[in-house]
Amino acid sequence: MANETHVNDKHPRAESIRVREKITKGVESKVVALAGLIAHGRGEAFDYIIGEQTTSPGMNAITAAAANLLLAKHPVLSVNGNVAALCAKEFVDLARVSNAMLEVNLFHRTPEREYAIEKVLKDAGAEEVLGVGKASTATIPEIFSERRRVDPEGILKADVVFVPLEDGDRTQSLVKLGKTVITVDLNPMSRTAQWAAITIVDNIIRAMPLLIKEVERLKSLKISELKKIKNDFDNKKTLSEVMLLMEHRLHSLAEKGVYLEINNA
Ligand code: PTJ
Repeated sequence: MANETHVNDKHPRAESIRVREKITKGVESKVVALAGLIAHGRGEAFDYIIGEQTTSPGMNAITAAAANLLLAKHPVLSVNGNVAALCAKEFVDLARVSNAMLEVNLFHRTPEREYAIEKVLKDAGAEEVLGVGKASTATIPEIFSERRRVDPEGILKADVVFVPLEDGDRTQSLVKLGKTVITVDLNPMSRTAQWAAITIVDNIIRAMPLLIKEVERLKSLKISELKKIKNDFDNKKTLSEVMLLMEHRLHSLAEKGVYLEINNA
């Protein structure tokens, strides 16, 4: 597997191609499932629509997520293949600043992938990684994929679970079990986005550094202030705001009839 990138810095979409390379290399090293390629492409399409930048409703959700993580008694960050390939270091940092545990939880579960993802996290500085191998002895009801297997020390007893780039079934089941689910999903219409208590509609690559900073910033607040942020957040309203923002943006682009200023380039 080549480590070098073939992307020329002058390419207008160099950053986007570099991110794609992380995902395709992740497939080669078994970290990313084949379906992860499709998930990434779908995310890219929605990212175009929000203008490839963090929006104001996205930032509000990040603040609410940070407050919920700080208020949690037993927060767990769930890591899948795409997450490990794109932002392992940021997950390790978020776990540290929010006192959360890291758990590998896969839709397309194979022992090979579990250990490959554990290695990526450990290489990024993680001391403990739950959910790997025989550790996943507990079962979440109503999930009909390998995602139902969880670590009794992690997701099973968590009160707040951070599950970005997630499929809908598990989010729904975790919510039904009474857990506060926080997600990152560029598609505000996905079942996960709709079911979660807090949906950050943003690219996980932009959202993670902001979330880490927000946890650090909110740490100095009183519990009552954190609870106010938590209680004031309305996920349905925030998702509506994002969808309206998408509509307005498409509308104004359609009026101009262009996305890129090609003639002025
Ligand atoms: O590693 P595994 O086996 O656990 O499998 C992981 C995937 C991602 C393949 C699995 O969870 C899956 O199939 O997920 P879905 O149902 O495709 O949902 C992924 C969601 O994440 C979609 O709504 C995408 O729009 C969104 N998404 C993809 N890339 C990003 C993203 N959202 C934010 N940032 C991204 N970079």
